[in-house]
Amino acid sequence: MRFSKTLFFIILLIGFISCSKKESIEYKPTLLDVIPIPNSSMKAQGFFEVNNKTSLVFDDSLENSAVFFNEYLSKGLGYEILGNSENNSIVFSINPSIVGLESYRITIDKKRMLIESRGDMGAFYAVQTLRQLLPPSFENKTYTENKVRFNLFKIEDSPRYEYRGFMLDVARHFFTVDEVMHVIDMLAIYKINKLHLHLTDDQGWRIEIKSWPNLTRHGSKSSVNNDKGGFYTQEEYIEIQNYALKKHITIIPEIDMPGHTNASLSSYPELNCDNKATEPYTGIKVGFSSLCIKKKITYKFVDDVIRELSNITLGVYIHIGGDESRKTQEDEYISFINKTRDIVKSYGKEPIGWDEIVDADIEKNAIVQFWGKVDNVKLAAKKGAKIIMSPSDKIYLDIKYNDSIKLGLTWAGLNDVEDAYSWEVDSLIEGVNGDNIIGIESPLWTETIVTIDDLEYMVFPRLIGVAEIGWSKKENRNWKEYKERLARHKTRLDNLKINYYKSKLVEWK
Ligand code: TNX
Repeated sequence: MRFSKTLFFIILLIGFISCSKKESIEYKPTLLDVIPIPNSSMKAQGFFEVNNKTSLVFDDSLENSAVFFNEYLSKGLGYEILGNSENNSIVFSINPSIVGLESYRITIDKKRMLIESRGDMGAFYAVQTLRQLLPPSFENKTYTENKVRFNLFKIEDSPRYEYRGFMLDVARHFFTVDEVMHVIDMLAIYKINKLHLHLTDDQGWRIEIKSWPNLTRHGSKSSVNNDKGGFYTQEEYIEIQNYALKKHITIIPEIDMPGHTNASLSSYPELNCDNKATEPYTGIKVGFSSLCIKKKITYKFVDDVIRELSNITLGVYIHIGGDESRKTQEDEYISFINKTRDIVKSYGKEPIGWDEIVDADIEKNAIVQFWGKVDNVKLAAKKGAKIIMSPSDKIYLDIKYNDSIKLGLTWAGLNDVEDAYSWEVDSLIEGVNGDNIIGIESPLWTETIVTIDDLEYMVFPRLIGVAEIGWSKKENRNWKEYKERLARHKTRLDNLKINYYKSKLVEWK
């Protein structure tokens, strides 16, 4: 009896020590804790300590990232660092010799942490790396010490692709401004730099267009299953973009045309060939709607929408959709895409379209987003187009992980965490490689996704792997090591209160 009581306390004590390990000053994450894995690193003996004497020094143009880091440190330490020690400093410095706007170098020695970049972008990514080198208890303010230590490292890092995207379908189900900002916060941790918002579809229109007010007055009310609708005012849309900009994320708006347009067709009878407005649509079928291509008013509509959208869009890209236009005649489709492309260009923006747009007269440097048809993307590569890779059978985040989960669809198979990670961007499709590919994007279509909890569950952890595919060198990536590194992320995800899928393929630590 006595013995078992002692044993019980010993077990309790061991349990307590191992639980609190991640909060103690002795716990210093290593580079194995950083996703996407950095290009190269060197480690030395010893540590650098951040405490109330530490000074923070930065070039003016790096203030955004320096302040972000200080605010993050204060979540764990309980104070922002304001010290003036010369022998203990964190320095953000511009170094024009660093190649690439997104690249950074971190050199941590015993007296100084030096963060070098060409500008705020690189510095911001350095901060995301440093964030993962701090105990996960910083994420939920449960760190209990008033100082913290970093292992001594030198890290040099730069992204493989300039386009590292996530797409959110806010048309099938609407997500509020605050929810989108929450998504932006999560994307930033993993160095994702594009958020493509699928703003319109059969089930709803989500962006205010002042010259066609019925699009939101009527067309924003619906969604799949008659769940709540909604839209962003132009002011709100600008607010979202400014929020994203601070985290170096560009918002890419999509107006899907000429198919996927029931929300506009039900808002304006004149956009239909028979002049009759359609009924709002709340199902999940695709390919049944089309703008009336031969009408002049259709191009007035497209021009007004693209003009207003261009005026409030900070980035250069506007996505024009072009997918699954099964109700549009082939020749009409081609002329529509050609004209719409010219309209986008006339407002100083660059069009992106889903892979079906290769049938139109796309010129060199057009941007084609591959999602399904291999022949389309091969043709796009032949025509010299730039390509964004979104293979549905790998990285569609609305595709179920396995048969037994409730959310998601199965038309593209099943995508567990390994499927989403273990593939190579430039050897997936013969002839589609090298400079043609500008990057990768993982879409979340929301036919079955209603809440932010649903969203997180489908996105995490798959998007973390996609982020690594987009950022890290291919020779640094392999599934066996990755799944162990992902497992080490468990506490961070838990502390961030992200609702993620605990795949059986990963031994969560
Ligand atoms: C195909 S991918 C679509 C979407 C659907 C999705 C469901 C693409 C360009 N179009 O309209 O929401 O499948 O997975």
